[in-house]
Amino acid sequence: MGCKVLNGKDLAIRIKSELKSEVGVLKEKGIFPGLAVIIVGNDPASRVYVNSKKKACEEIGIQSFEYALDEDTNEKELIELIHKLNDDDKVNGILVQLPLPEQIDEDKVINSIDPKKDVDAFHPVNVGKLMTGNPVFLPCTPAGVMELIKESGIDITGKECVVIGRSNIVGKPMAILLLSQNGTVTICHSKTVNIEEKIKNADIIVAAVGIPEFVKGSSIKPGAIVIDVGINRLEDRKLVGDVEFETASKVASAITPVPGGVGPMTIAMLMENTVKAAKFQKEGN
Ligand code: L37
Repeated sequence: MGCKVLNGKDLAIRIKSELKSEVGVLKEKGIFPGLAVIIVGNDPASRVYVNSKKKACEEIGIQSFEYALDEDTNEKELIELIHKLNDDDKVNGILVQLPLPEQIDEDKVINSIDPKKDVDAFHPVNVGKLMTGNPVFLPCTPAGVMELIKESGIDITGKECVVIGRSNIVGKPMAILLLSQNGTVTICHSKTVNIEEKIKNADIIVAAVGIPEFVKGSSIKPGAIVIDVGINRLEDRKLVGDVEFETASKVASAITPVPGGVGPMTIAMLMENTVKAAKFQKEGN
């Protein structure tokens, strides 16, 4: 049958190069997009992702401002920094890399970001706009998944979509985006009864559970589209997704690899949101 590997790395490169041209045009009009990236503590994965985000900014011509705060930073200090960035005209987008250390309440931090600068789309205002069908910013990872599904050539309308995982960052907004494209959406999670049956029934599977190689080839419907959001580092340091690529790629019609699938697209979508934020702020929206 032949399974198409959906190359997120290449697609991200294409999107970033389009953004680079767009930023060039914006700069001629006096718009200089800027992104503030805040990282708290020493989570090694977060460090890698933040570095990739800064590098992407450089490639595109977005000015990036990094704030690397100590592990023991308190909530008040972090929120004060965010208020300062909310008022800074050079900063169009503010990203607080999650997870935060346990002394900090993530919700309070997210709530303190000006929704107009919330390029992660985690603020309740942006979550609400997405829910009601008029989003300004799309959350980066689910938006990247939608681009990859588009690459597969499938029309989501009427398809059985199964999202595995219900996080605020991925699972829930993912389900809403698939629904907005007329998918019939099922969200599965750790308490789901007969999860195997639901997965087997899916035309489109988005795996975001955080369990290494949870979805096997034998679990999926022949010809399904499989999108793997998982990034699990095994003890031997090998990076694997939530899907067993080896077996799943023999059954699916399209699949994303890990690495090189959803991860790079998450970053490309963040860049897109930052450029959008800069344009909107200039126009005074
Ligand atoms: N926007 N994204 C946003 N905000 C957050 O608070 N945590 C978080 C977030 N998540 C995030 O940055 N995810 C992410 C995941 C993977 C990559 C980038 C961002 C990525 O580039 N992955 C590479 C492999 C990197 C590695 O070697 O670890 C890949 O090819 O998948």
